[in-house]
Amino acid sequence: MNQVPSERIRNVAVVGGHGVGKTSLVEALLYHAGAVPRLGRVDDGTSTCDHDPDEIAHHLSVDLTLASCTVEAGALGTVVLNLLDAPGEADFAYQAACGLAASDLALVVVSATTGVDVRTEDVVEAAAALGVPRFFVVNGIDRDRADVEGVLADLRQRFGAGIAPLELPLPGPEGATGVIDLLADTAVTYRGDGSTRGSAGPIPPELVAAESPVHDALVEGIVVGDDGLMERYLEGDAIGFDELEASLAGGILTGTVFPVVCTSATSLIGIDRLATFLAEVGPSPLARPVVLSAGDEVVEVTPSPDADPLLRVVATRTDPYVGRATLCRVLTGSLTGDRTLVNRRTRAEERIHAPERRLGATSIPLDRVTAGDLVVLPKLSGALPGDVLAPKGAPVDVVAPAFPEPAPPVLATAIVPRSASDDDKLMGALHRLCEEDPSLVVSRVDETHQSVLAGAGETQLALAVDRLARRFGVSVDREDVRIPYRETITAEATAEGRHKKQTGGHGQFGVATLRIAPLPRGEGFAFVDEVVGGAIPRQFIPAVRKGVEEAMAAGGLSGFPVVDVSVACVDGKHHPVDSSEQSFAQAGALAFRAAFAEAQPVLLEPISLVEVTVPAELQGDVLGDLSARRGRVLGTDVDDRGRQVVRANVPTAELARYAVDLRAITGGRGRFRAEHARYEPVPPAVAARYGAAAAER
Ligand SMILES: Nc1nc2c(ncn2[C@@H]2O[C@H](COP(=O)(O)OP(=O)(O)O)[C@@H](O)[C@H]2O)c(=O)[nH]1
Ligand SMILES: [Mg+2]
Repeated sequence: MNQVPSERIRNVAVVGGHGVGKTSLVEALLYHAGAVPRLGRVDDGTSTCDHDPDEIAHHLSVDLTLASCTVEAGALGTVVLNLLDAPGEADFAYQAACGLAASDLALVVVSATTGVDVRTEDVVEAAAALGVPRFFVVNGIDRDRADVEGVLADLRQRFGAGIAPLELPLPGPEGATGVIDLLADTAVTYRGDGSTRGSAGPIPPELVAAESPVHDALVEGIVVGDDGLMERYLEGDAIGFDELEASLAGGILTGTVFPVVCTSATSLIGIDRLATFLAEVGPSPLARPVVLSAGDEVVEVTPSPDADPLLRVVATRTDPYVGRATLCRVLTGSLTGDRTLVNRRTRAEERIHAPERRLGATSIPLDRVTAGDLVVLPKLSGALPGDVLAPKGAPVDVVAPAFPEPAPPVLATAIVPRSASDDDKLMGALHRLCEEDPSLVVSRVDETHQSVLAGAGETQLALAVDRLARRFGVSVDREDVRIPYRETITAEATAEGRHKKQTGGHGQFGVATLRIAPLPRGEGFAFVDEVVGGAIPRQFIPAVRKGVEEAMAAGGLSGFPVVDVSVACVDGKHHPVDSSEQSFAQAGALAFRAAFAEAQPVLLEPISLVEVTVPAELQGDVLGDLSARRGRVLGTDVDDRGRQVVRANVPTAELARYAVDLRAITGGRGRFRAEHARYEPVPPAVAARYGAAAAER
C-alpha cells in the first residue's frame, strides 16, 4: 500500500453500542474504497473485521481490529483511512477506549432504529475524556422503523447544541433511498445495485419547505465558531461550501461541533459521502500535538517524519501460529528498515522490523512508516497497551495523547484445569489473554486455593474461557469464587490438651492447658507463656505454640482458618523421658481445639466497601437492592455529573454477581467499585444458611 504524508492519514475509531452496524459500516467503507472486492456481511461471517473464530461464532466484535484503505479525495489526493473497528459491548469498553486513544476521530455509530443508548453515552464520554473529536453516524436509515429525527433530537438533548446534522434521510417507498445534503442543498440517491456512488439532484419539491430551515440552522451552527464568517453571514453573505467545510473541520477539531451523517451500511447509502467527509474534515495526526516530558521539561511537538521515532502500543494479539502482533501508533518520527527501540516501561530492547498495515486478518507490508500512522509490528516481546517505544537513551515520557487505564474488575470466576497438562499450560495462557486485554486480571488465591479470573462482565469472562480452549488448547471448568470465610471466638475459655501414647519403648507424653480469649478484629494471633514452676519445660513452649498455630490454620468448626485469638499457655505436665516437641505440639493443638469449642465460636465473613454510581432516578432501586444484600449504606453523594454516589458496606458473599445484577437493575447505567474492608461475624440466621455451603468444602 502506498505511504502518504502524515497530513493525509486519518485514524478513525469506529465506536458505539453493540449491533448498531459498526463492523458493517467499516466493511462498506472498505468496499467503497476498493480494498475488498465484495461486500462482506457480519451475519455470514464474511466481514473483514469480525475475522476471529469467536467473533464469527458469536456475531460479536471482541477485539480492536485495524482495517486500512485508501480513498481519493479531490484536491487532497490519496488519503489513508485507518479504521479501528471497536467492540460495542460494555464488557469490552477498555478495548474501545484503547482504540479511541490511538485515533484522531471518534466515529460514533448510532442506530437509526434504537437511537442513543448507554453505550453511546459511554463512548462519547470516553472520547471526550481522551480529547478525541467526535463525529456521529446514524446508521440503518434503510430500515422502515428508522426515526432519524427522533435520534437527532436525542443527540442534541444528550450532547448539546454542537450536534450538526449534515444530512437527512431521503424517504423512499419503504426505508430511505438516499440522503439530503444540507450543506449543498441537494438530494443524493443510491441505486441499490451494489454501487456505493450516489447521484446528486434537486431536493424533491415536497421536502424543500422542511429542508430549508434545517439548512439555515446548520449553517448558523457552523459559522458560530468563526467570528469572521459569522459577521459575513449576519450581513447576508452566502457562505461558500468550501468555507463552511473548513470552518466545520475547525469545529470538529476543537470539540465544539459534532457533525451527524446518515448511512445504511448494508444498502450502501451515504458511504461514499462518509468516506469523503472523513478525508476532508477529519483531523489529521498533525492537528493533534504530542506532548512529551523529559525530566522537568515538557514540550509540545507536532508529529514529524524527521524526528526520532516514538511509538505508542495500542493493542497486542497472540496468534498460536503467527506469534505476537502489536498494534502501534507512530506518535512521531518514521521507521525505515530495522530499528531497535526500548520499551520505556520494561526497559527491554525491541527489534522493530517488517511493519505492516492490516485489513482485518490480512497483512499488507509497509516499507516505510511515518508519523501519525497506525501499524502492526510482529514479534515484539512484552509490550502492553499504553507502553511507549523510544530510541535507547531517550529520556522521554508521553503526556499526550493520553492513554486510558483499565477499570478495576467487577466480576470474577474461578478456573479449574481439567487435566494435569491443562494445569501446566493454564497460567501462561491466562497471562497472554490478560496482556491482550488488560481489563482482565488473573490471580492465584492461596486462602481458597483457586485461580481466579476477573474482568468487566460475564461475556468477557465466558469468551476468555472459550479462548483458553480454542487458542491455547487449555480445557478448564468454571467454578464460583469461594468466599474466604474465617472463624473466631467471642468468649474466653480454658481447656487442657493431653497427649499420651505408650507404644513399646519410648512413650509420648505432654499436657498443656490453654486459656484463649478474643482479640480485636484484624489482630490475628498472640501467644503468651504464663507457665510457672517449670510445669512445661521452657524448650517445649515453642512446640505448644506451633501446635496452636497449626490447629488455627487447619480451621475451626466449619473448617475455616481461625483468627483474632490470644492464647495463653497457663499450665501443663511433662515426663522426664517421654516428653518431646512432638508431644507438646499435639497437646497444644488438642487444648486449642477443646478451648475453641467452648469459647462461643462464630463465623466471620469478609465485608466490602462498595461505591455505586447511578443516575439520581435509579438511586431508590439501587438502595433497595443493597439492603436485600444485607448492605449498610454509609452515605450518599453527588458527583460532578449529577449522579448519585452511594457508599455502603456489603458482605462480599452477596456481591458475587453484583456486576451482572447492577447492570440489569440500571439498564447498564450503574457503575460500582468494591474493595475489601474488614471481617465481621456472620449473623446467626445467615450462618445457618452458609453452614451447608461450608460443609461442602
Ligand atoms: N438494515 C440494515 N441492517 C444493518 C445495517 N448495518 C448493520 N446492519 C445489520 O445489523 C447487525 C449488526 O451489525 P454489526 O455491523 O455487527 O454491528 P456492530 O455490533 O455495531 O459491529 C447485522 O445483522 C448487520 O447486517 C444497516 O445499515 N441497515
Ligand atoms: Mg462489530
